[in-house]
Amino acid sequence: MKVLVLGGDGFCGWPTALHLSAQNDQVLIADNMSRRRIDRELQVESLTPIEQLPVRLDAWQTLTGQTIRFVELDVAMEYERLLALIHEAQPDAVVHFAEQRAAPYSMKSAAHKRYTVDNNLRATHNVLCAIVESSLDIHLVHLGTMGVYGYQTAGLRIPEGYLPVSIEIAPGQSVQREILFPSDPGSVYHMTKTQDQLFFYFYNKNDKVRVTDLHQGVVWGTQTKETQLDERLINRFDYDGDYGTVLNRFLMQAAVGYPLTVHGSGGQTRAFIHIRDTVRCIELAIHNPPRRGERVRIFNQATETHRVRDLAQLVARLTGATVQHVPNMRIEAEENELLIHNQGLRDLGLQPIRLSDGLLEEVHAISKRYAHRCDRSKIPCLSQWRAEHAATPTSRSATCT
Ligand code: NAD
Ligand code: USQ
Repeated sequence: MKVLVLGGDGFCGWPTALHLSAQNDQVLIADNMSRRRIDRELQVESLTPIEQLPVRLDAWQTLTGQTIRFVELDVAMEYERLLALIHEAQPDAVVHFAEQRAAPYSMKSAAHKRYTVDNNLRATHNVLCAIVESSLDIHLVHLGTMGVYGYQTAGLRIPEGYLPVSIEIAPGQSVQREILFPSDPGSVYHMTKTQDQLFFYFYNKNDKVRVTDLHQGVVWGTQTKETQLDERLINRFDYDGDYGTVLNRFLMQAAVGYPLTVHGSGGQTRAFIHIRDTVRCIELAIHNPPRRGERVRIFNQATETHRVRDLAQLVARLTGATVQHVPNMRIEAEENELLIHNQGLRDLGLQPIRLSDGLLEEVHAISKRYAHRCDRSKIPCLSQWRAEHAATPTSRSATCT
C-alpha cells in the first residue's frame, strides 16, 4: 500500500512511518519541520537526542533496506505543492498528523492561538481539497483527540463519535438521529480538532471522501519496536511545560529528582494510549478503510483511563519520587469521571497494551539515561488559560507566524 504521512517527523508520525515501512507499505513523509522550529522558539530540546530527518531515514535504509522518501512541505501553506505531490505519489492512504498539537502552546498568547488555528484548520482543509481535486479515491486517516468530547462528567459512556438522539417533533411523535457527539473543547488546540470534524463531515457527504478520524487519548511511552533498533531512530520525548504530556512528564520528573507536578487536585481523568498501540491502530485503520459512501468512521483511540493524581501515586510508588500539587494554569474541571467506548479498534484486531510496571520502568529508564539533557527550568507549565494574565512580551510571538 502507498501511504503519505503528513507530519511524519513528529512524536507519533515518525514511529508510524517506520512501522508502516516495516510492514512493507511504501511510505512517503511530508513535514514542514515546524515542530523542530518550535523547540528552538521555546529554547528546549527533546529529552532524547533526535537526529535530523535525513539521518534518520538513511539509518532506516541501512538497517532494513527499506526506503522512506521525504518532502519538506507546509501542508497549510503550500496547497499547489501538496496537490502535485498527491498526483505524483498516488497514495492509497494519507495519514494526517500535521497539526500544532500542544494545548498549552495554543493558549500562550494571541499569536499562538492564531498560529494554531491558521495552521491546523488550513492543513486539514487543504488535505481534503487536494484529495477531491486529485480525483483519486484516497482514504484519509486523521489523528483527532478524545478532548473533542470535553472533560465534564457526562454521566454516560462516551460513544465513538456519534450519539443516538431522539427529538420530539410533536406530542407523542419523535425522530431518531445519530449526531456527532456535542463538542466541548478545552483549549484553542482542542477547538481546532472539533472544527476538523465538520470539514470531514462535509467532504464525506459532498464528495464521498473516505475518512477515518481517530480520537486519540494522551500518548505515553517513547520507543516502538522499530525506533529502538538504533539510537539514530530514537523517538522524541517532550518533557517541557508546553509539549510534555502528563505521564511521560511524571516519569521524567522522577528520573531527574523533580517533584511530580500534579495540577490542582489531580482529579482530572484522562484517556491514555501507549505509542506502540498508536502505531498499531494506524496500521489497522489504514488496512481497514471505510467503503466509498460510508459516513466518516470514528474510533476512540485510547486503551484505558486514569486520574492524574493516581498516576502520580503510581509513579511515586515505583520510583520513590515525591508528589507536589501545583496551581493549575488551565481552566478545566478539577474532578471528572470518564467512561469511554473503545471497541472499534479492538474489533479490527488491537490487543491493548496496558499501563504496567514494566512499561513504566522502560520509559523511566529512557528518562534516566538522558537525564543530563534535561533543562529543569523548562519543566514548569506556565501557559495561562486565563485572559487576565496576558502573555509576557517574550511569549507574544509564535515561531511560525
Ligand atoms: P508533533 O508535534 O510531535 O508532530 C506533528 C508533526 O507535524 C511535526 O513533525 C510538525 O513539524 C508537523 N507539522 C505541523 N504542522 C505542519 C504543516 N502545516 N505542514 C507540514 N507539517 C506540519 O505531534 P504528535 O504528538 O506527533 O501528534 C500528531 C497528531 O496526533 C496531532 O494531530 C495531535 O493532535 C494528535 N494527537 C497527539 C497526542 C499526543 O499525546 N502526542 C494525543 C492525541 C492526538
Ligand atoms: N497535567 C498535570 N501535570 C502536568 C501536566 C499535565 O497535572 O505536569 C494535567 C493537565 O492539567 C491535564 C492532564 O494532565 O488535566 C493532561 O494534560 P496533558 O498535557 O498530558 O494532555 P493534553 O493537554 O490534554 O494534550 C495531550 C496532547 C494532545 C492530545 C491530548 C489528548 O498534547 O495533542 O490531543 O493529550 S486528550 O487529553 O485526550 O484530549
